[in-house]
Amino acid sequence: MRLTTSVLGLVAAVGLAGAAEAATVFPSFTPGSPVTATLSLATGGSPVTAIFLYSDAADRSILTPIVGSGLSFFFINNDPFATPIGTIVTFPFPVGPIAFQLQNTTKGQTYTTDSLDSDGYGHAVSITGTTNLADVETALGLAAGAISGQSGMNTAWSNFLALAGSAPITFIAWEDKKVGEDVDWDYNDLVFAFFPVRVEVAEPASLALLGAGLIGLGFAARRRRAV
Ligand SMILES: [Ca+2]
Ligand SMILES: [Ca+2]
Repeated sequence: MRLTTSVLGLVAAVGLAGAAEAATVFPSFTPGSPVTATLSLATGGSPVTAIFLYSDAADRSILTPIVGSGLSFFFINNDPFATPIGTIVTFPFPVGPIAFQLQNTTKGQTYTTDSLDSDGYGHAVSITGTTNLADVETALGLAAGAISGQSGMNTAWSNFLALAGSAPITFIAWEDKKVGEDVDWDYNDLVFAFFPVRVEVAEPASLALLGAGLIGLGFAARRRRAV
């Protein structure tokens, strides 16, 4: 009987461990420190579907896909016509390399996912390998529920996951100020997710996530002012 109980306990423990998803943050990132790498994104097909998840920023910024010309924006924050959190958009995208840009219209700066920006740093990080918003909160050093607990997010995220099916999801998180503009390198000024996509990542995942999460928790606890 005791053996049976132990075996069942082991099976349960293995099952729980197997259910946990491993998120990968690229580049490896600590709130308060800039990154010096860029993101390489490619669509596995068309169209791209994206969801607006979070914004902790004082400036107005506009997220736009970079492809051809004449595309309308995906999401805008801090504006009378700001996009509601949880908004889902779908847009045609050619198969192949893609990029996004964040235009901070308050500061007059534009950042892109596929190049280092005018201050020499990367202004976007990606999180892959998970569909759990709690993993994203941890990776960005946000309090539990900061993203998932927003009004309407449960329904919006469920709808987005249903649309994604088995397609891999990529989260992109931005820092919207550059060196010399009170930048805090918190990479949470605008956060969105999209599919389908392939991301080229070249570093161990779990250690980077753990480090970012632990350091981020301490950072978040010390920090009160949103920038
Ligand atoms: Ca910031
Ligand atoms: Ca922020």
